[in-house]
Amino acid sequence: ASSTAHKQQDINHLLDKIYEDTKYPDLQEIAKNFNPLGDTSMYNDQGAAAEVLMKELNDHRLLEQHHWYSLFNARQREEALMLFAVLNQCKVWHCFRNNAAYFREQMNEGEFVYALYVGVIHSKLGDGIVLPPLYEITPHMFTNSEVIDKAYSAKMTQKAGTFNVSFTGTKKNKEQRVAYFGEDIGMNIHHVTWHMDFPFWWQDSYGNHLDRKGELFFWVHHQLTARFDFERLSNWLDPVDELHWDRIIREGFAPLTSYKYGGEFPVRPDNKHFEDVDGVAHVHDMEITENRIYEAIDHGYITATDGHTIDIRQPKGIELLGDIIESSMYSPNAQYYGSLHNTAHVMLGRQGDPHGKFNLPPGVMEHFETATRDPSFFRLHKYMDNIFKKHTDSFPPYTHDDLEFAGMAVDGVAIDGELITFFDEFQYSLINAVDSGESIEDVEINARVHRLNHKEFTYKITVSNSIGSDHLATFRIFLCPIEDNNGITLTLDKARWLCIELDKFFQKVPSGTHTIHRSSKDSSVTVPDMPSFHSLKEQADNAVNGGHDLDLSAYERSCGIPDRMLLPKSKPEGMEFNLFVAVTDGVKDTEGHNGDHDHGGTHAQCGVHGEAYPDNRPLGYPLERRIPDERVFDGVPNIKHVVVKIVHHP
Ligand SMILES: [Cu+2]
Repeated sequence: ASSTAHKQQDINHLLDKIYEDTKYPDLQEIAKNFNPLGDTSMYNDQGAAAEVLMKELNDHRLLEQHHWYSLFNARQREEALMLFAVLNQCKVWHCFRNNAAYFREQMNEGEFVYALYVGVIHSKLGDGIVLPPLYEITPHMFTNSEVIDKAYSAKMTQKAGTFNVSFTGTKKNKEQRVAYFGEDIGMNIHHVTWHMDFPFWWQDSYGNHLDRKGELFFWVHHQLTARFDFERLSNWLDPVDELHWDRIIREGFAPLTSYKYGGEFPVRPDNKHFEDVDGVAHVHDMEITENRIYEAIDHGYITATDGHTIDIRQPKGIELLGDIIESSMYSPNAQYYGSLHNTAHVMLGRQGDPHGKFNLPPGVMEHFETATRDPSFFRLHKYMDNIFKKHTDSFPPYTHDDLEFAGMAVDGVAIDGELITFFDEFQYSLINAVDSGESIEDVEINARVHRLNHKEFTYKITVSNSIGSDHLATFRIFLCPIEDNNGITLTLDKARWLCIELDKFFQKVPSGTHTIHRSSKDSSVTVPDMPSFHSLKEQADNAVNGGHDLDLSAYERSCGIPDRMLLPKSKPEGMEFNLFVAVTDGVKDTEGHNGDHDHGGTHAQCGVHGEAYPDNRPLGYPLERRIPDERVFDGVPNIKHVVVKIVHHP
């Protein structure tokens, strides 16, 4: 068996300078001499998946190298998934590594990187490996053209350099005020990784069921939308408006970003009328799909392919709704309900060249790592979020009895430390963006970005347990706006849909009154800063050379809001928000799950790898249903909210 250190080293080498042939002799040797069909006993499927891919390769049907790649392109996705299937069928690491090394030199680089990432994430063999941050593997997808050009020039002239990345747009564009959110490299990683953890193309025949994928699809995007609105509120902007197929797309977008191969990302001008996109969909088809989904919500059931109906006015309803809206392979009837989300991404991505007259490459909306740059991403997701809201609003509100956790009371909620946000400076390497030459040495080339950050703080939650014994409790912490951007006080029913989840954790509460301390660092919503590619290489090499093992488990998951972005930016003069804490019965909430109450530490929005989602309650509980009468919440001792102030230090 290979140690984690060896595996990590293999992955590092496979991803180094992805647009060039590998420079590592062992990988060169494999690429030349390995035969994927040589020993089929190394696969669970006796080489069936490898045979499929080898046939495509030998028939010269695979996409060439040095060409753009998009997951939303059906044929390109099919090819990437052929390689994923091969890697996923491997029983042993050398099978995984050898196939990766072989197909690295045969397949399109974008397809290869995608297949390798989802392979490491979903194969048991990938456990313990930390995937390098994508912004250092495919920097073009995260860095604007101006800085990439400077990187090329630095390489040509052999002058090391660190170049400032500015956010897209100018002050004449109000949307630019919140570009720091959609263009944050950590946020981009969160979004692309979530979609790798819960791919829409996933089928359970790959090995396991992805628990609550449809509901998580709703919740993760709902949270992105709510967080974006918090940033808008912090910057004197109206909440994001929803997209409508029959209205103009008010905000245009100029990405000022280029593919490594394939030219510039297309521009969409302001005030564009939605146009039919050749080969993708008619606007009218999108309206029909939307109507069918609204009809299902109003009926309270969806119709499966064989005509039988499935009730959605039940706890699993939101899950099914997520599956049909995305749509994922879990959709019970993709033929009828279409794929509103995925098709809308492509429709928006193509509005700059809807008839393919200019042969432009896919738009930023057609990649999960670039989509959030475009303000229309949030418009699209606000639109879909409102569809989900219509569904959750069809449920009866929670009653006092539903909400009460008898014997448990929250006596006080406070913050230890100040809630302060600021912008930090961060550098990442652009060395993988530029080409190598025989006689041209690499020089250090970095991008410098500004990222939203905050000071660490601790929640102090005082709880009285009068049950008579220790009891497991679930702590659900949200931050909710008090006023809208016009200064009008929001009702709890209005505010609840705008709340952002700050943390959710399970903890035993001893009998009596105790104060629970919880650090912002430990939030199950967030992930820490990822180690750089350079550091991953150094750590793996040192471990391999020194013969010791490597433990990078703290960084294994990169799905999660960046820890730095836990709090909204707020304003220099400070803004007040409601800190909302609901304590619920952890024994009931986690019934049927394992007793490890940490669950990997990133479960809130990203679940637990290979396991069921650890919380039995609906995502967003108890704020996901309408609250016509706030007194119901005020009368429950286990729910409390206090006013907190967040201050931005410019
Ligand atoms: Cu998404």
